Amino acid sequence: MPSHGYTLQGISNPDADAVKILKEALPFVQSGKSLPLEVKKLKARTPEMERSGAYILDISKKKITIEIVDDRSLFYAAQTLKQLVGYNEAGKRTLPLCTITDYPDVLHRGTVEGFYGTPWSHDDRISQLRFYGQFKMNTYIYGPKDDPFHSASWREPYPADQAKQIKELTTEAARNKVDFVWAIHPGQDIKWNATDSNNVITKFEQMYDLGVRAFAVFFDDISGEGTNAAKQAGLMNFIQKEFIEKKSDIQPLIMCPTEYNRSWARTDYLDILGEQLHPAIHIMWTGNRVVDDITLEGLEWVNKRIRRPAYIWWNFPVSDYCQDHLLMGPAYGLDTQAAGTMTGFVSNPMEYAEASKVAIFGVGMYTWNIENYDPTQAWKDACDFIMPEASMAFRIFCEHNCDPGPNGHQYRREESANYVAPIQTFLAGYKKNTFPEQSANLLGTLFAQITASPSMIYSQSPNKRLIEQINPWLIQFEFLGKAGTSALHMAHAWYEKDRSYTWQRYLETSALLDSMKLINRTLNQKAQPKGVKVGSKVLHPFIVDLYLQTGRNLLS
Ligand code: LOG
Repeated sequence: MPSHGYTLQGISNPDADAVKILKEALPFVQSGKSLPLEVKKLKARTPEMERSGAYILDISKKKITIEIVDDRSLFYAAQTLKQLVGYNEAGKRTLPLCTITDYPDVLHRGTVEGFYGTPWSHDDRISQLRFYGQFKMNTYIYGPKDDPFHSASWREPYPADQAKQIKELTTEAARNKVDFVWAIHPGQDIKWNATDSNNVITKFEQMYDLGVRAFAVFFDDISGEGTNAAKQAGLMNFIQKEFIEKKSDIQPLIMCPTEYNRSWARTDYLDILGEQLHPAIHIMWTGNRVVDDITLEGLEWVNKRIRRPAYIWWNFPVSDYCQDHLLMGPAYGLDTQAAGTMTGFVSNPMEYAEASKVAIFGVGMYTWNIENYDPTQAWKDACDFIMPEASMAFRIFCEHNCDPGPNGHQYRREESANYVAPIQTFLAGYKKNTFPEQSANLLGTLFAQITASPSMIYSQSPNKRLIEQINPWLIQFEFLGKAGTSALHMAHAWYEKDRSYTWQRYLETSALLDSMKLINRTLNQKAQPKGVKVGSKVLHPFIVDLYLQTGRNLLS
């Protein structure tokens, strides 16, 4: 990189937020000896390169050129450039010489804050918006079920203090090139008459005045009159005509239907929407079930019914149906052949905003580059990004907090997958009075790491908000590690025919498992189901198995 720096050239009025990032990445000078960084309009050669956010970044010895579609393109090119800056041994900044042609596979990418439970805090939301900007996600749909002004009291305006916060969010979103989509959930008591149609528009006007330029109407989880497809389409088309088309600066409308997944689509509901809903309006869809993988086959099925590409509302890592668990695992189960079959893809996260970033990071990677998506790599990168100071400890925590446990949606996740085989080997050997050394060592190391990881996270991560959100599970995790260590010592003592040491360790394991029960009965008690589960798919059952088996041995 030149020591004298760059001068900005090309289009007048480049996006100020993007320029700020460029200036963080590179040295700039006003005049004198320098190299040009030229920003110019991209002359699209393919439809992909006409998408909002597409860019070509060319770094050569003499010049940097950035070709852009819009402000978002420059913002993203700047983010990429910032990631490319390295440092050599002399501590000088370096840049690789390269040409990057980059565009998103999915037009609308990000999250829908659409869960039941405590809505995210203002600070959480600000932090999310910055995170999306950094990883090229452009959509945040605001629709927390427990915000009365979104749902139960949808006709009411926000009180002044909350209105002010929403205004701040729209500003922060704009800075990060994120569309702040405000959603209304009127279906439970809406009357299909002119008054209520106008009530929706009045509310939207209020939100418009707070800076909102993108809107959604949710008809999920309602019953009665509100579920009528033709009436819903009528209202949506009315909003389209009387509000969206009358303003020139609003993003396409989004609707979440009542039959929003295939297992519930048993009537002609979707066909009516497909036929009657204005073609510019997006229709959300959670997949073959409420909570499920997203498959090309499923997308093709719904797209035919709704006569447009679906806008995916992915119910992961949302945990409002399994609140005793955290879903910290990889965002997998997303079809890598599905490019071109969706207009949007948003993740419905946990009420724990910071903790949800692990999965959201994966969604960002998937939606930008579907075919090359690698869920495990994205998960590792997410852990490194979210907790660089203790990334291994955080990864261990996440690896054993993936599965929601048995649940009404029958949605299960892999958890502790690398330890399933060693555990089987160990237990099979132990039951035959042997002690499979190799698997025992592997598991011993794991439980030691588990025991150590919470204190590493507490002492090394400055992300206090994240720690606060996951703290009950961190506490429980340390007990899990200790119980596992103790159980392995117990099993070893039994193998060595040391009865009294086996007893000692048996009682210790028992006490540690009791401590876990106590945590489960005392922390996170407002949840449904209550309690705090960690390693519940593989590790905890293993410890219990070993404990019970040894108990039988001792008593036989
Ligand atoms: C709700 C959503 C909730 C999610 C998971 C949609 C479209 N609506 O069953 O608010 O967070 O499932 O529990 C839903 O998914 N209803």
